[in-house]
Amino acid sequence: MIEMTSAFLERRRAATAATWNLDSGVVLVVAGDEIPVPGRGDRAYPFRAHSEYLYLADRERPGGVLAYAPADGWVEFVVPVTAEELLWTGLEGDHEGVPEGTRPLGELEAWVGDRSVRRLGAAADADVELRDGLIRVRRPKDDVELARMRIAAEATRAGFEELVPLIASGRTERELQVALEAAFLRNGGDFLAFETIVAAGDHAAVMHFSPTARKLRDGDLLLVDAGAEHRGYASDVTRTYAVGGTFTAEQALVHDTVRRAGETAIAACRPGTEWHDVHRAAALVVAEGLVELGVLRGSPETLVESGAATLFFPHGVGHPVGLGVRDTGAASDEAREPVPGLPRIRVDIALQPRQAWTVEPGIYIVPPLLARERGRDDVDWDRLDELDGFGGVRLEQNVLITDDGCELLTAAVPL
Ligand SMILES: [Mn+2]
Repeated sequence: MIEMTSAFLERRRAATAATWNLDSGVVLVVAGDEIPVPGRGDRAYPFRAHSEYLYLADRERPGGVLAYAPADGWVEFVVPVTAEELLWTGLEGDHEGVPEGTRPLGELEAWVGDRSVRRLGAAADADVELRDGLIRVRRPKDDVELARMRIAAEATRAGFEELVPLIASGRTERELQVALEAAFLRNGGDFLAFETIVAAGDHAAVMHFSPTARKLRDGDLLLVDAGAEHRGYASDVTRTYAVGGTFTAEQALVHDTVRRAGETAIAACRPGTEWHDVHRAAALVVAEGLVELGVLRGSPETLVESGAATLFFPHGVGHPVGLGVRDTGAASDEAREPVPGLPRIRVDIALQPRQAWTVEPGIYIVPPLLARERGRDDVDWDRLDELDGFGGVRLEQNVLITDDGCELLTAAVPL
């Protein structure tokens, strides 16, 4: 395990300052504050430091400010720990006051003095240029980040291993969720990377479905999209199972198509490849499978270009993952024209070594989405009616781009 050391933080901070290239002013990178739950007395939502602050300070405490000025370098201001806090929350290893090498938050105002201030982080007036620099610095994951992602992936593997034997008719989505999440936390996870999705039957066609008390039935598809987090770093895995253990012929065809779409997309992941081309590689396999299933008519190329494949694969093939389940977004100069036929792709950039991405093709029968397109002549509507209640299949891996291809970070969770 590669431990966090000051050398890692120094490198991150130096790389960030280099992209900013400022000769004056002060930049404040803020952790953010605890958010109270309205009407619930002293309850607050679990605190998560802003990703940019966590990356540069590696600290989860609310209220902190990391300040940068070209003449002074980086100075960290932290809310001092109080005796009251030690009584109620008993921060492990902590003592009253501030950690060595940091200054109490109360000194920030005087330190900033009369300099002109640019604020970055949770504040609304975030400076686009500063953030763009930080996005580029954060994209290639360093060894500490990768070590944390591997721990998150291992906890996630343990969770899915616990889950699989529990999949049976009569169990509820909720029971499976609880077992999965408990195993994440027993095996190195310290938080959930996002709200667990456990979706059986027609629920599997809802992209972000919250588990319910509904019971699984033999013959249902069961889609599980979940991930553990470790020290802010996420894993994001989706698998789709047959309740009862055996796919119907149609389910098997769709599952196999999605599996091959994922493998084809992963084979395309290497430095220099544009993300929309990874999407297209997956979409062509999806379109071919939809023709075989009998719901689309035409050549895969035409069906991808016309947007017909998007009716059944309505989301992008993946997103940056790492510090949080959605790592950096697009920089302001990375806005791309939408590619005809493809869904909106939020981060559409060329892959580079040490970037981490999810690869998550899917095929879903989504009645409300299809209802809007009723009458299109590249869709066999009678065949679709036979597939009412089918649900959907998604299979999601996380990849790390290497110098000449990619490494699968989530290979230990069986497809
Ligand atoms: Mn996911």
